Amino acid sequence: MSLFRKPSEINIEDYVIATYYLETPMKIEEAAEALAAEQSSGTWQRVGYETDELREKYAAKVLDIKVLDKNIESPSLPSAIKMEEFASPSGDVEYNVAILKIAFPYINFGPKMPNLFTAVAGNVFEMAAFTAIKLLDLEFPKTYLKEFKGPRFGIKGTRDVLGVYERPLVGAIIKPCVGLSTDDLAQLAYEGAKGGLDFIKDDELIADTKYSTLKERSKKVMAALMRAEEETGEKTMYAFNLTDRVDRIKELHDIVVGNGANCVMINVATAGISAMRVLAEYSEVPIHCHRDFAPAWSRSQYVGISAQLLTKLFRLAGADQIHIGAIAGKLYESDEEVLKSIEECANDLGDITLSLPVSSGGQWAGKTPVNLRKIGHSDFLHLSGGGIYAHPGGAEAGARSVRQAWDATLKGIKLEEYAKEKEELATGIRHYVKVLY
Ligand code: CAP
Repeated sequence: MSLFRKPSEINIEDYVIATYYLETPMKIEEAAEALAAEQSSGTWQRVGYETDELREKYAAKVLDIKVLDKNIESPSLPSAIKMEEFASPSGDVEYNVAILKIAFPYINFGPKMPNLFTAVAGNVFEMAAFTAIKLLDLEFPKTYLKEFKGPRFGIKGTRDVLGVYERPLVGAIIKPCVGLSTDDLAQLAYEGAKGGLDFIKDDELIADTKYSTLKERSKKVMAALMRAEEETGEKTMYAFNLTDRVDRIKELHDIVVGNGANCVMINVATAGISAMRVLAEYSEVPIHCHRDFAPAWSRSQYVGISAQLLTKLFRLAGADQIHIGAIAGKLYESDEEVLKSIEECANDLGDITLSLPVSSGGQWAGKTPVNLRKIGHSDFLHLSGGGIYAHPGGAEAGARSVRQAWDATLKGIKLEEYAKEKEELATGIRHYVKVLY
């Protein structure tokens, strides 16, 4: 029994549809069917109990193959097998490349992230005859989406905590990333808040450590932010990094929230997307989702999971604020790819709330015009580490320089012009040098 079906031949509500990029020396139809079988009811040999009835209900189905015209001379990924096994009678090995759509009956894995990953992104990456294999997208039926709560706060909930609606949110990552005493860290948070930051976060490299426990850090930081708020009248959100053993995350949440924390953070790829989902269904405050390590899955064009799909999955699992790379920043993605991830924060996903995209990595005041021009709206968090904490005037001046830059950018005034009246912005431009429009 073949596993090829037309979309009209299956009940779409029963399936999660995966899109793959596949390169293989196999015949592409055979490879597609092998992929569908291997990731559902089958294996390399048809076994006795794998009846047609069982396959009809539980096997993945190949819905579409779009062959791409590419001239590949050698396999894109290393593989132990000899490619000559696939040579034509003339001795040539031809690599076929295609975009596949495979429908997975979700009865096999349910609305559970780890099991979903195993089905659509498990052994598939190990198959020797797949010389490039990347999961590009997943489409979910409404019945499946209904099983997920998604972000509890999202864009609106984050803005509501701060009472800021008309402009991008301005944030900082405390630097140095590690090694600060809790007093020094709280002082740096205070200075940033005094300078007008809406948001400050732990670096992803610091969570609960002996020299900076979350208990002590959250107490001191929240007291410092309270002091700043009394002086400025503006609220600041602080994201405490709860990344830890899974069985400690809720406990850490309770500790920091007990000390007045108004945001928490998790390194979603290292802690696990399922850990974040559990936290999202528990957390009393918004969750800032840092994606370090996720680029090990997304960066290669030949293997892994696309960054855009990861963004979609982080949102589905309940991330209120999601790192999507950086516009004109220091990370590997092109601005076009970053924009696609930003779209994923707002694309239709049933009743799932919109997540707030975070543009972070090599940012400073001079990157505000290019962020606004490329993103085209204000619903994002603009986050700078070195772009604030390395400002020659200190953290307060660094924060002020970014707020000033946003004032100018939103009014359509050139930063160099605005800087004539604003000392912190002028110093920032002299220090970081290249304003990008
Ligand atoms: C930025 C950052 C963030 C990156 C990467 C860093 O610092 O704190 O981790 O934005 O985020 O340490 O590189 P700067 P992600 O502002 O000083 O560049 O891995 O989530 O994409």
